[in-house]
Amino acid sequence: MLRRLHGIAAAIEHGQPVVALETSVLAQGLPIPHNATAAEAMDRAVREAGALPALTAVAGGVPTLGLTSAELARFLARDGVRKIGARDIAPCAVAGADGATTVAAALALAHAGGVRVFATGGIGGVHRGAPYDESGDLLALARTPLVVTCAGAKSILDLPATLERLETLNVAVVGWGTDELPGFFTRTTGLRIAHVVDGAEAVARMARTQWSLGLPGAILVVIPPPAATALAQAEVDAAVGRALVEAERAGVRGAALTPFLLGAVVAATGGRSLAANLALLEQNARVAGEIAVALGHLA
Ligand code: PSU
Ligand code: MN
Repeated sequence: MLRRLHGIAAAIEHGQPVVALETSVLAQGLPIPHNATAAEAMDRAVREAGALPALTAVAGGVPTLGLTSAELARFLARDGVRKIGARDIAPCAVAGADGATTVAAALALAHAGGVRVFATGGIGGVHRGAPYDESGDLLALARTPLVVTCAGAKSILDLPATLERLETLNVAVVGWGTDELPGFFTRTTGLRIAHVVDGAEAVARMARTQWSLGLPGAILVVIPPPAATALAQAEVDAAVGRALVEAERAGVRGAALTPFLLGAVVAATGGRSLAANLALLEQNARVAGEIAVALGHLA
């Protein structure tokens, strides 16, 4: 039921390093044409690290690891492309539709296909002022034993609550050279995390330990966004505050909320949050590639 494009299936079978990527960031998270820039940058970063990228999606009803260039063009043009969580994969497949994967859906497809490392921008989490709206990403992280690289949870969220939920769900949160949770657009949040790693090999050894014990959860590697484009916390907080008021007024809820808030923050920061978003996606893809390569060396 899961299609794996030829090169990707071969690489997985031969134990070569592969990094899974989500597609919601391309079809919903980033505006055209920046979504195409991000797709190219992530692809290149994974390859330069020595691994093979695998975009996850449901393409014309087919759950897949890897997209053809015609399919990718459809996702970048985003006409009629749905945002899909893990629960939406099967309905989207049966409908014969195009579905762009959130972190939760991407983890499900990557795991089903035998991929062990996944890169994203920021995970979903607990929404501010709406604690009943918690991303399916969190439960997926609790249940799927992949290494995930990200810049923390998106700044639009309630970060202390998200960190508490990750603890409840037994997800290992590991700082890439930092003992503080990054805030996606910001390098710091003031929220302490317990474990720090100094490089890909340390992450690979943690993953091997986790897997040898059959522990079910992800290892969430949180990486501060590149300093050159990161934003200040006060600016992001002000922008998010205004965006939340706008969302409330416009009655935006559920799956539409994350893309709406990200778009509002782009507008409020004069596009500088976009530069930060692109830079961190590329960095997270590169680190995921390094981790996938390090896992290969341990095997
Ligand atoms: N990071 C971004 N842009 C995005 C997302 C993350 O820079 O669009 C997406 C991811 O796919 C994540 C999803 O899984 O937002 C979370 O959405 P929700 O809160 O509805 O679960
Ligand atoms: Mn939600």
